[in-house]
This record gives sequence, C-alpha cells and structure tokens, in this order.
Amino acid sequence: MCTEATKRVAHVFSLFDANGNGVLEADDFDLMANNVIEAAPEADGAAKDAMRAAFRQYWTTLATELDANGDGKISYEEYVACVLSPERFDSTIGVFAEALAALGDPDGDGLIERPAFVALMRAIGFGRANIDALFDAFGPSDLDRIQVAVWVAAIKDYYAPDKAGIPGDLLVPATAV
Ligand SMILES: [Ca+2]
Ligand SMILES: [Ca+2]
Repeated sequence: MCTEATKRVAHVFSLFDANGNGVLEADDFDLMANNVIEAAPEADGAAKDAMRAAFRQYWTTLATELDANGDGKISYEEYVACVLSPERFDSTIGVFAEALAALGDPDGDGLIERPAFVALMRAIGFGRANIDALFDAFGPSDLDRIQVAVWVAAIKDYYAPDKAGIPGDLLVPATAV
C-alpha cells in the first residue's frame, strides 16, 4: 500500500474514534451514525435507515474480520490492515459510499449542493477547508453542485491501497493549504 492511502485511513481512524480512547468500538459507530444523520435533516427515513445500517455494516465487518479475541475493540493497526484490503472491505465501503451520498441528495436528482456536502463531511469530522478543497476538485457545476456518482467513486478511491494523488488526499490535514 502507498503512503497516501495510509495517511487517508489514519485520518479516518482518528475521526471515527469518536470518544478518543484510541480504539474503535461499536459505540464510536453509533455516535458517528447519529451525527451524520442529524446533518441531513431533509433526507427521508429510508435514507437515514440505510446510513445507520451502513455504519453498522462497517463496524461488523471490522469486528468479524479482526476481533479474534472478541473484546469489541479494534486497534489502528487492525483497522488499516482491514480497510486497505479490497477483498475484505470493498463491498462494505461500497454500501457505505452509496448511503452517505444518498443522504446528500434528498431530492434524488443525482446532484449534491455544496452546503449539503459540507454538512455531512463536517459531521464526520473533516476540516472545513479540506472539505471545500475536495468539493472544488470534483469540478462543481455553475450552480455549485457535484454528481452523486463522482462522490461515490471518490469514497471508494479513498480506501484504495494503491491510489495516490487523488481528490481524497485533500481531506488529510497535512496536505491542506
Ligand atoms: Ca473509541
Ligand atoms: Ca439533489
């Protein structure tokens, strides 16, 4: 895996460790799911349920793949080994990406306005300047909207172990200007 990929997922690990105790647990994912759903008040119930389910699947994939001793905690080293293994994590991140992007497109027209994008990404914990840099990298339209499909693809790329120099790298604090 490349350095950029490691930096990307290290940042997500720090954000997902919502209670800051250095390991991921089921509680972290429940907390994160609630925060993200609250950031999309216009989304319908089905989209919110899908997001909750996607966070749960994210957690259960980690727990099933990694938590051999069953103590309900995932370390950074375990996390990186799993999420950067496409054969173990691709389908989970695909579900997660679709659910997150759908929350940002409550009217279902396939487009996401910047405020909706910013609200969701702030809820996860990314920095405002990083979020705007990413949105700009997606090439928003004149109405400052991006395509859902572009965002979904970028989320999947974010977890790709061999990709560098991608828009998702803009979310890592050290690379922001
Ligand atoms: Ca934690
Ligand atoms: Ca829309």
